[in-house]
Amino acid sequence: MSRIILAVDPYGDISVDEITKRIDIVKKYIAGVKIGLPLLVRFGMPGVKKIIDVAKDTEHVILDFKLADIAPVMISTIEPFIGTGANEVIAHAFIGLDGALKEFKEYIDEQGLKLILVASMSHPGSTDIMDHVLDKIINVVDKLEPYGIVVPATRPHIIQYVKKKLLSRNIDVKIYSPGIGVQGAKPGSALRAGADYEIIGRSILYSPNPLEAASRIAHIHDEPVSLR
Ligand code: BMP
Repeated sequence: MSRIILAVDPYGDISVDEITKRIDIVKKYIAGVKIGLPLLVRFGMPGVKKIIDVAKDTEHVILDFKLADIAPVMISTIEPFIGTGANEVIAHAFIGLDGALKEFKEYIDEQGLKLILVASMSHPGSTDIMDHVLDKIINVVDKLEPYGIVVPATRPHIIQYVKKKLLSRNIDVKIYSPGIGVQGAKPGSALRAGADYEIIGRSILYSPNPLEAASRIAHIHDEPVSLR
């Protein structure tokens, strides 16, 4: 079972057809795709639908528009994607429950989608604010019971800390970890720290040989996964 979530973000002048082609090439090595806001901005709904179509037979088709707004606006953002084949949606946890995540989660549940909350981020600036309120963010996760959370591969001690807290409070969520490759963390390191999936974008999608990159990382993953 693959532990790779392919982050699909366009860089430079790449076309949506080229991205689609690359996803198709690496598909047998990935558990799903994560579609970022730049893709929607550049290629619109037709572009997002092309990516969803090529990824539809993977388990996780994630819309990552980094939602952090009042509930009606988040719902209005996701509404056009209902029925497209996308099945998971990412929102920020720090925005809190009443008027935002509480109502949004009700909507997500009604639509049969799964919610993933960003708990901590992979860039250094995440330590300025987000990591100081991690316990409060875990309280939000505890109350809301999302399907998954995002925790950075670049700070494995944060994965370990969150994992320990989740276990002690009997909270069952999947951990998705970005920051592998270009951002500095080594493939397999987040899984070893307790993550369920590694979110990987550029070092697969923009590798000179995406198939080789995906198969190499999948092979590295075999070890930490079998050790768990
Ligand atoms: P890459 O492997 O190319 O660095 O891509 C990482 C992906 O993970 C991007 O889509 C980015 O939006 C996402 N991500 C991140 O890098 N850090 C976070 O804290 C949260 C993210 O979703």
